Formats: sequence, C-alpha cells, structure tokens
Amino acid sequence: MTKQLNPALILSLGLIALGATTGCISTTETTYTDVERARISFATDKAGRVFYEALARAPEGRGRTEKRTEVNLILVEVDHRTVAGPNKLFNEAVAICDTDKDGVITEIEAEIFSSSWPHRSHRDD
Ligand SMILES: [Ca+2]
Repeated sequence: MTKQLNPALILSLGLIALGATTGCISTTETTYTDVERARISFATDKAGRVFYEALARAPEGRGRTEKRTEVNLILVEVDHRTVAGPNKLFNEAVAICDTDKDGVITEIEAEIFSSSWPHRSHRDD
C-alpha cells in the first residue's frame, strides 16, 4: 500500500522552495504627511504657556495617526505606512481651546483647556 501525498501540500512545499531559492520580493514604504498648522495667537504669554504645557501632556505619539497597508502575495510582500505629523494634534487642541473661534487664545480659554486636556478620546488613540 502506497501513501499518496496531498497535492495542495506538494504545491505549498514547491512554492516555499521556490521562494527560498529565488528570494521573495519585499518592499516597505513609509509616507509622512502633515496638515498645515492652525494660525493662532495668544492674548498673553501666560495663555500661551498654559496652552503649550497642557498640549505637552498628550501622550507620546498622540494624534500621529498611522495607516498601514500590507499586501502579501505568495512571493511579493508590500508594506506601506502613512504617518501623520504633529500638526494634527496641535490643530485639534487649538480647535478645542479657542472656544469662541476668534483666533486668539485667552488666559481663561487656556485654563479651561488645561483642566480638561488630554480629553478621553485623545487618550484612547
Ligand atoms: Ca478665543
């Protein structure tokens, strides 16, 4: 009695052997993107200091969205990453802090922002 090998197993082993002898094609690309930083001014030095101190409390990498696309074929592997820059987080912070949207952050706005930043939604990313 002879034992027959599974054709799918034979094909898989053949492809692995082919990949090992010819080498797989693998590419990795990373694209860095960033949005334009929001234009904002501060009513006083203290308003700016309070705002930036609160902004600095955001965990490392906050707001740095990363998209990753991987395509794996049998012998071809493509890995593409898109990483967003820090301006996105800054702009979000400005949008939250400048409550009357006049382009100027006052001490009161900065204090209110500082007491609530980073917001829960920002901690979860
Ligand atoms: Ca304002």
